[in-house]
Amino acid sequence: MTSTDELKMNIQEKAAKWGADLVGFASVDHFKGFPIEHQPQTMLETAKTVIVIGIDMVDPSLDLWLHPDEWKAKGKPSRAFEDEILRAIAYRIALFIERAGYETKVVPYEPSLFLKEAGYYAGLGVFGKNNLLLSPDFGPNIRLRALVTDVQFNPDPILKEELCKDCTLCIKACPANALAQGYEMKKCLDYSESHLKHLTKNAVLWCVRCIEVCPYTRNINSTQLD
Ligand code: B12
Ligand code: SF4
Ligand code: SF4
Repeated sequence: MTSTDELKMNIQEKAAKWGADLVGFASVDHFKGFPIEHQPQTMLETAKTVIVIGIDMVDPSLDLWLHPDEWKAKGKPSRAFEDEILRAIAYRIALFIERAGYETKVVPYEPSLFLKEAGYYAGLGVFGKNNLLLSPDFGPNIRLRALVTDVQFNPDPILKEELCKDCTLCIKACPANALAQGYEMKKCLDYSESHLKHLTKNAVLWCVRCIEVCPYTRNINSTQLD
């Protein structure tokens, strides 16, 4: 076993211990066709590998987004609980790699790498008819984060299996009819923004209907508040 294989194994073990349900390694070569601001080398010039982590959304409360009016007034971005968890895990992994003598950069949520594509190239899942990344273990009910490093890790294999097959549940369930002709972002966004579920004045849940109905979603994730 080479020293980078050993480091990879240690990262996989640590990431699981620190709360990641998924971790995958992708070569930066896959990202060449993306706009420059979404390429790993823009985040770290010497980047060789993209590491993608994911968590299973065991409860909808993890999906709460906070955006108080005073933040909006200051132009401060909103924050999601799920992303706070992922960010903390990503920084622990980054520190671990840096202590082994390498460079890393935790990629911001936005502007970022395109995380679904990054997850796909890191072998975490495949695209579903709901336009989301489906992990064989957790379905689309995952959230993702990435970090880049100059370590040349052996990449994980890209998954090739088809998961959706004849299923069309998400297409039928989408309240905005945003999945019938491929993914129509405007329809999804307009519906989602006008149907935010408020837990408090500042904390909201976005639509996740196309996740809730997916047979691969492991944990029941009903966001019905009544
Ligand atoms: C902006 C954004 C939104 C916007 C616009 C979405 C959009 N697609 O443009 C809005 C607000 C509408 C939105 C909605 C949602 N989002 Co959103 N969103 C993002 C964000 C910040 C950037 C996405 C982006 O711009 N991608 C680039 C565009 C071009 O992608 P795209 O339009 O989807 O088109 C690509 C795919 O179709 C893809 N593709 C399709 N088939 C295949 C097959 C192969 C082989 C490949 C390689 C690619 C591929 O190719 C296209 C071009 O790259 C990401 C986080 C991030 N940094 O990546 C989260 C993210 C994509 N969102 C996420 C989620 C969960 C949601 C919602 C469920 C809302 C919620 N509760 O969080 C809905 C789901 C909508 C849907 N069915 O897609 C998760 C997805 C997790 C997963 N399992 O895939 C992400 C990754 C955030 C996270 N925390 O993990 N989102
Ligand atoms: S998030 Fe809601 S509106 Fe958007 S595609 Fe999924 S089900 Fe449709
Ligand atoms: S609900 Fe069915 S069609 Fe939609 S993503 Fe899940 S498996 Fe695929």
